[in-house]
Amino acid sequence: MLESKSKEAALESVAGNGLLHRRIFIAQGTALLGAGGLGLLTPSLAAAQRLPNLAKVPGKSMSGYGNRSPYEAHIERNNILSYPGTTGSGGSWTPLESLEGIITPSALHFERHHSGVPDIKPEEHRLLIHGLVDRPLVFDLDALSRYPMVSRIQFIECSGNSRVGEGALPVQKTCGGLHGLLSCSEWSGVPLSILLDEAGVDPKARWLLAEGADSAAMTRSVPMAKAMDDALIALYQNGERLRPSNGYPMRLLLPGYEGNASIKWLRRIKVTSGPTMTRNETAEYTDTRPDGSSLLFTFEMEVKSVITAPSLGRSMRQPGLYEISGLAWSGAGRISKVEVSVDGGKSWGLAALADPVLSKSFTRFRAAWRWNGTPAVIMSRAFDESGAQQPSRKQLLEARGLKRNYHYNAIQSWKIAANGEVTNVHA
Ligand SMILES: Nc1nc2c(c(=O)[nH]1)N[C@H]1C(S)=C(S)[C@@H](COP(=O)(O)O)O[C@H]1N2
Ligand SMILES: [Mo]
Repeated sequence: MLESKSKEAALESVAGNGLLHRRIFIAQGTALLGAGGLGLLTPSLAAAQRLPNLAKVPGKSMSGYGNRSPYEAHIERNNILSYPGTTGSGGSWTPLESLEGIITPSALHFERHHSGVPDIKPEEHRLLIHGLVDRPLVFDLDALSRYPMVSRIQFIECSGNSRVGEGALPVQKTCGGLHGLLSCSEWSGVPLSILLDEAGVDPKARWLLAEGADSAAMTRSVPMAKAMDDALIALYQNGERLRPSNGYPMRLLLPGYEGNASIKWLRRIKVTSGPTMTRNETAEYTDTRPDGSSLLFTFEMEVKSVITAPSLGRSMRQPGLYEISGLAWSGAGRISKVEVSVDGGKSWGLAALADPVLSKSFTRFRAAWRWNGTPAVIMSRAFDESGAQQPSRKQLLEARGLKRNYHYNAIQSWKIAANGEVTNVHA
């Protein structure tokens, strides 16, 4: 009696076209579905009970530095492109559709370089803090490593991410191909506030300038309030030293800010009274409004979500129960809720948020869907603790005009055809 009641509750629809209540992911909801519940076919029992041949011979030996399974070697960063005439001025995109949880493996973290990856010898690298300070300071890696460190799980998103969504025609790429200038890592390092306190910041100082050691000499202005709040000199990424392509041996990490401001290969911080107005924050990385004027300093990445499964390249099979899974994030703080629609935005149901739900980090969401095998359009929309809501594409384009080139955070839709194939659509 009780059992059948809870089974019924677990399978309760919360929105049109078969979207189920998120409690299926709480308690043992999926167990209530029984065998084959999520559309899986049960493989032969007899075959599974036989001892595999490989279990009768010794396996391979240990290794100094691990490799993934050769059967996973096809999972790679994509869209790898260098501007004509350059070697490393371009980007590579994280294959979001192939990953689970909230951590991006370091080897798959997206890359965006304006002049390639410098080959920095750690013992030669220095970080200079100067400008409006009582005591200019110079740190080598060894000195920095003796400061108290903190670890935080934060996303980095390039402000140009997803901008193909502005185009009149939907681009047919995977989730990572559309949105993969986006990754999330555990970053460990020294809070910038500690170093600034040691240098003694002049009360007149309101900003600082951060400069990279690459030949692009990437420079950005950062408000002092941000520097003193949660800015990090990151030394470690997912437990090991930063990857060269992500800033080895040290980068600035500004949680929630557009990726461009998190200066890699950080070599200099100059404390200033105002913003420096560098090339990368005037000629580039500003948003143009419909009237032709430009916004200065759109630092915070706004609330956004994407569905990673099902998605282009991850087709559906026969009708049945499926998990819709995706990522939500916001530069303003924590994700407060994610809603999913499987009827093209006519009705919405709450998705389950997987622990942990952290500030300025990826949040994994899940929803259960009973697909009846007819064409459907699925989409997700995220909300954050500041009260902000992810806009529809129409709302975003209307509000910002087509001249706007950065910070595209509109809802994206996947169309499921009757044969289960997935395409990108403007819904
Ligand atoms: N020194 C330096 N820092 C840089 C860049 C660069 O080219 N040089 N690119 C910026 C841009 S545009 C982005 S989106 C992020 C990307 O960080 P990632 O390559 O670690 O993903 O680094 C930023 N920091
Ligand atoms: Mo970027």
